[in-house]
Amino acid sequence: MVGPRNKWQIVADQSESSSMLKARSFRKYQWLVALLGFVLHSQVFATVSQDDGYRLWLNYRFITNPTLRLTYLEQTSHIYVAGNSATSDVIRHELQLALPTMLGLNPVFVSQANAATLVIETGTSVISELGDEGFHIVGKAKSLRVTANTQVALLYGTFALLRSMQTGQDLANLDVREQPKVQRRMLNHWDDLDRHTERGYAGQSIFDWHKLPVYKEQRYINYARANASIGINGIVPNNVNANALILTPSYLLKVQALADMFRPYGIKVYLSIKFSSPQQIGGLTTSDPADPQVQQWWQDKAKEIYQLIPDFGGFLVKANSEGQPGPGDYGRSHAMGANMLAKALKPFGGIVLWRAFVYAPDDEHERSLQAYNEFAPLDGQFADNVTVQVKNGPIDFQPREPFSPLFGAMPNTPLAMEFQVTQEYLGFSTHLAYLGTVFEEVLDADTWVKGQGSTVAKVVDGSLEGHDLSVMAGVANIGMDRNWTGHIFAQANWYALGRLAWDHQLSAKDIANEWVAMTLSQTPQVQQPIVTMMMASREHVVNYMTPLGLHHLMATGHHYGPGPWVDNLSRADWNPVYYHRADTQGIGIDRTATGTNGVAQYSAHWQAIFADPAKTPDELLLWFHHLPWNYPMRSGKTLWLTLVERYYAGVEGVEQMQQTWQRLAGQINAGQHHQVTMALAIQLQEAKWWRDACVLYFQQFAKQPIPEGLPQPEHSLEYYQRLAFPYAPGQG
Ligand code: BDP
Repeated sequence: MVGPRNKWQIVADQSESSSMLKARSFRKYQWLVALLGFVLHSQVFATVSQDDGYRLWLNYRFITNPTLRLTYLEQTSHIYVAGNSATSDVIRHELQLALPTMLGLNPVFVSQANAATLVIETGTSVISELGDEGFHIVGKAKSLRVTANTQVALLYGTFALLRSMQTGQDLANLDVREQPKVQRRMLNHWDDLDRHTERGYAGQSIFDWHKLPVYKEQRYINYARANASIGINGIVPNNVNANALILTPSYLLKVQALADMFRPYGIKVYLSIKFSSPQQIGGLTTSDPADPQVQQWWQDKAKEIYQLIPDFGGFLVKANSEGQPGPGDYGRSHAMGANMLAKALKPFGGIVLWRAFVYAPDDEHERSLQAYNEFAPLDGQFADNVTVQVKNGPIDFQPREPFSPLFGAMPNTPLAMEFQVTQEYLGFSTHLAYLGTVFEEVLDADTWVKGQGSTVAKVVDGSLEGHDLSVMAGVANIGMDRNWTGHIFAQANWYALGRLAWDHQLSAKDIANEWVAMTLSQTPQVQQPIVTMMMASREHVVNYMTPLGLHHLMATGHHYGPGPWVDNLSRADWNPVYYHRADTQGIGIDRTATGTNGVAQYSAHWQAIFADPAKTPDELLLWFHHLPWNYPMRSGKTLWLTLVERYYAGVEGVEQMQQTWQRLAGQINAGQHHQVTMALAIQLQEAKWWRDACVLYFQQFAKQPIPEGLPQPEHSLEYYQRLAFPYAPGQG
């Protein structure tokens, strides 16, 4: 057999006899090691200077601190990786890739644990507290040991070890046990079968369905490596607005090829399905979940899938939402539809991820109420292999929303978290917006449904109600762009999603620190301003787009740029005017008892706060209240003035980011630096566009001036209203 495993085997065999000798003489030749390191560093640096972002946070920069490097060198000079599986090959391969570039010397792979300094092996007996995915790392002055119960967990441990080196941790005194808090940590791709990506801003889809199953791009492997390095263990490669073709035999072979490539990395494949598949590809006359033939069709389909992909994850379903078919077409509930699919998957261990993102065209209720209204009454009716997947907020991935009131409202149903990593509403792939802070804000939000401390994170990880099934998913921001995500900093959002799904107790700031150290710079003086910039970045976007709880002001269809004036769409709740309700009296939507009564969907604790403008946090003020333009804010300033100031502060924030970034020129790889510089220039232009268009628009109603001293808008409101972008990317 030709393959990497043989190659490593050869390395180990050749080196075996002299390995102990080498270990002994290692210290003696430290100076040589350091010199070699320097030479290699220069070579590596020559390559790194071309850094275009392709290697993500796995670029394994040379470790410049000589003390750390020498310690790591000693600890990893002789490596034993137990096992003979595809995953143990992956572990060896990753170490082979990482260590020479980071440390300047090739490690020696040995075939016996007692000849190694770094030992990676499954324990002789099961270490129960580590489960299937947890690992234990012990570091001493001259040795390292990674233990776990499974090979995939060893891979996670290996990546954790490499991350510790990339972030310059002291490994000589280490005893770390980690286990993921959420069981299924997923990416949902909204990729179509023709490589278009809905809400994708990083080029074509990475899934080349036309060439699969035969043509297996290296990119798939690098994608799997990146995901495994942050603990992502499930992917849905196709759009929730699904194409029924995905379940036809020829496409299932393509899915099988992906699943086979991803399996060694611990990644399971799931599929988005079209509820009307029995009719569209099965030749049936109905897709009614109560019809025995329909039920049989799904059971047969599940069997067919599992014959090809024994560890297939399950189905993700968007039903009766935005024109998608579903059980409602036959007068059946979401629970009936979900349970029919769950029954088909159950014998094979698969699950159903049933999305709660529904709002019906004929529902009279205000849009933010609808997911709750539809799903909360179904609590307790779902099969045990169903999870209801809920978007983080009650509407739709806006720059800021309160947490969805469904979290906490369905105690008998496992609820999956759906975040949007792709920046549909936060500036596509040209705006720097670190979403770690968004994820953290939502996960840390306290629902108060079972008293203080009933956080959204505890609902999602299942601990609040004792559910085993737990899921955190992010709508992917990945495409064929050389840097994967269209913006170097958008990589951090992919990274943060994985890290927080693994451990929601990590702070967004620590994650940003890690990512910067691994991706951009090892120097604390460089890291610090970048992290500060990242931590503030999302708030800038909120400020120049939708401050003070405003939402859904984006232009029609593509959602690119401002469109607060849009009032001509067929459904009332597609129009921005429906959400901001600005008139000469004031601005904001009244979601208290005198209005749509959205507050009633929250626990008593939050009702008392959200029902009262004086208690509602400024950040959510206009989400819950319609207030007069001269409403006095806590600061003593009027609402109008505060709104204007926020819009201007957003633009100033981008200017500050630009200045910070400029100061770092020469201290960050030129390739990376240049990309971000260009993106920041676009962001600044667009932030001003957002600010000026929105302030001019709202000014018509407020009838108050933009305070003196602030730059006046460059163009008239009519100018902004006339702008059209028929080819803006990512449209649905
Ligand atoms: C909206 C997107 C649309 C998606 C939908 C969904 O604009 O493209 O299909 O969410 O989540 O935000 O299903």
